[in-house]
Amino acid sequence: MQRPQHAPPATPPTIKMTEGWHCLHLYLRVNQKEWQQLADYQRAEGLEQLTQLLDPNREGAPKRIQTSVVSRHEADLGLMVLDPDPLVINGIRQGIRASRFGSVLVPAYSFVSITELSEYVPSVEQYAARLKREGTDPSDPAFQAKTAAYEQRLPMMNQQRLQPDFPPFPISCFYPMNKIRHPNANWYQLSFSERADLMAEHATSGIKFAGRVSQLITASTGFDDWEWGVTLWGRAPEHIKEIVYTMRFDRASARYAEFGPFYLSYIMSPADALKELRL
Ligand code: 76R
Repeated sequence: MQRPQHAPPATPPTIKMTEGWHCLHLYLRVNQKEWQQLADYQRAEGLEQLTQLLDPNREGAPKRIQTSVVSRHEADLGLMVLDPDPLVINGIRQGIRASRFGSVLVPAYSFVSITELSEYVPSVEQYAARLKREGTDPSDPAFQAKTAAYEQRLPMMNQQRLQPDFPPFPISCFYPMNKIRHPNANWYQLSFSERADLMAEHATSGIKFAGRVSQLITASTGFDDWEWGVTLWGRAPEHIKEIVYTMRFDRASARYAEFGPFYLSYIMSPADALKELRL
């Protein structure tokens, strides 16, 4: 018998992501009083436990884990963790809490999201249609070359969005954002084609930062208080300031975006980060 149209797909219930990954940004503060109360052997044990827990190469480590040292005073240590299984990610949070440093490293901020393919990333056909709209003739060799290059790039771009690798850049900037729903500027009342145009303009302005800034947009509607998490990695600090400033002028940001707190941090190995924290 055929299943009725409204029946949910026949996949087994699961908390794991199938294509994309769960993502946690976790920021922790050092409680100096608690640390002072630890004996030397306890401090050594805590260090050992944390270095091991945060090691991206240990057995059972999350698919991705990045350690950084945070600039603003609210936090000292920054962690970005991704895995298909949310309990593997939770293992990091609980592992810290249950370690010798459980009351030393206190959570100061966290952000929960998932990786996804954006609805605004054009398919090869949509990309070709846009080139045509913008005046490139389909018989022009440039049209064929651009379309072929996009077709080749797209699978890699999708892979990077769903199962991202960390770029080899030393600075990370994280902030949450919403698209606003004000009576005079309501993103959610625009048509899809209006939103797609605004996002295309946004992407064009972002691409100018290729090689200097790398970005990952994770989705958090239903998962956290904001709708997206923006993670930027910079080759040098000024590029972070420049991209965020520049994009404020994109209509998609100028008119429709609002932002939460910014966490700028410097990427280090777990051992170096703990050393920087004087633990
Ligand atoms: O992913 C892609 O490369 C395709 C084009 C693209 C999409 C769909 C893109 C490109 N973004 C997309 C989606 Mn983005 N992005 C932000 C911010 O600070 C601000 O003003 C806004 C925060 C930055 C800095 C940034 C950078 N982008 C999105 C979405 C999801 C919208 C949705 O799905 O409804 C958000 C919230 C968002 C926000 N974006 C780029 C960049 C950069 C640098 C690029 C070019 C990437 C590249 O191709 O190299």
